[in-house]
Amino acid sequence: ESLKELHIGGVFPMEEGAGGWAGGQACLPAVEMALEDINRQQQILPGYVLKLHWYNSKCQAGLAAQQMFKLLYKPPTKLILLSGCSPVTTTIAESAPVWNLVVLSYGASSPALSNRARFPTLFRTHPSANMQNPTRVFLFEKFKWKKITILQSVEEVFTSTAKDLEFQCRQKGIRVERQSFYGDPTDAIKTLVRADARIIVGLFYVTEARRVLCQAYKHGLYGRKYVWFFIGWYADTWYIPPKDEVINCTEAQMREAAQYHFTTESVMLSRSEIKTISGMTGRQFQERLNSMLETEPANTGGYPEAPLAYDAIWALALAFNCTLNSLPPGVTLEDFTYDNRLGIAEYLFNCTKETYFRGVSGQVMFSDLGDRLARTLVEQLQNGSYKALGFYDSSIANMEWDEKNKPTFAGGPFPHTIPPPDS
Ligand code: ABU
Repeated sequence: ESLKELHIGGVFPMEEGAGGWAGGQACLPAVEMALEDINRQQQILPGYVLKLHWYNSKCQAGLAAQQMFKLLYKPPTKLILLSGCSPVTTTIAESAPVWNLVVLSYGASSPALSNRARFPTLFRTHPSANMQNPTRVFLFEKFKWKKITILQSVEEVFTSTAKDLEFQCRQKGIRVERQSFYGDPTDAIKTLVRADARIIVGLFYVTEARRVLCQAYKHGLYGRKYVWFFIGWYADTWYIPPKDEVINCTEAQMREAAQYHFTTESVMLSRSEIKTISGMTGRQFQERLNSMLETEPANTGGYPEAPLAYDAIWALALAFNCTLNSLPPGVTLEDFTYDNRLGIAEYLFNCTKETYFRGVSGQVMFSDLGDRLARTLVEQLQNGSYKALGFYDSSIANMEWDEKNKPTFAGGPFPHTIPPPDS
């Protein structure tokens, strides 16, 4: 008997383009691995095969809009849209309800996406960037800092994260200065020097992060008196300038400026030894992914987020399966049309909402806003490699410190554990 096809539309950012996130480099292989695994097993969606149709969005919202139209108007009918990168997901998730489509995002961190009025059919396996703010505030309090500065690029993903961080700091009596830039951070860095900023949280994509670090070096905004917090999902070697990027700092200067910065990021890979729905543990998933990649994991965009992409496919397969089992007699998933004349979209939405399984990224479930909840990992760059300092669980306001690695600051014999003052 021939298998019936269920079609998925997807966009993957395969390059950084104008300065975004090239997460498709690892997330697309992870999605392909999940499709292979699901299509091979017989318990979920027996008699069906999942097929992916995708484009390279380059993390550009306009290009992704054009690709979405191609996905929608070129047969076959797609049942769900997969998207990554915040600006792209914003555009797709705002438009998809017009075609009665659910959107599942494996790689969008923008807190602005947690809005059911604006994005009625969006779910994401990627946690919101706001998840890191309680962790940052916890660290500011621990190190007795009462004044911090946020340096951000002007994209909505970073503006909404900065707004929430400012709000959370104010509640704890921590003063916040904000400085933003578009593309070139030179003037913003000069302003930080004039304002005597010492504790600086950076919110921007990785190309901009390298420009910021280089300017921080040029203006002496690093070392003993300063502490930088960067986003944790950049590749581990992000601060080393790629050969094809014009940047006015040497590798040695970048390494020097990057020393002892902190990063925070949601935990995206399960460390449990218990097998997940696919039969693999998080570690086994990672080993399999490594064997599929043609580039070094540290230099592959989206490597940390790949478990979220793998789990997104399991989430949609389970939602399809649940929909097939819930639909009234005589109606089936392949009957879905963009005008939703058979009311299938509501079944698919409700089934996605009920997602609950053990994935390679941890327990997968969605809040009412379609968000993923996760713990935060705090790391610090110490002498050229990232050291895990601990995990913060914002639901119980608890930090689980690592026993070996300690927060360290410049300006004394290693390890120097006294934080610098905030002004
Ligand atoms: N962790 C990758 C998030 C990318 C984005 O929000 O655009």
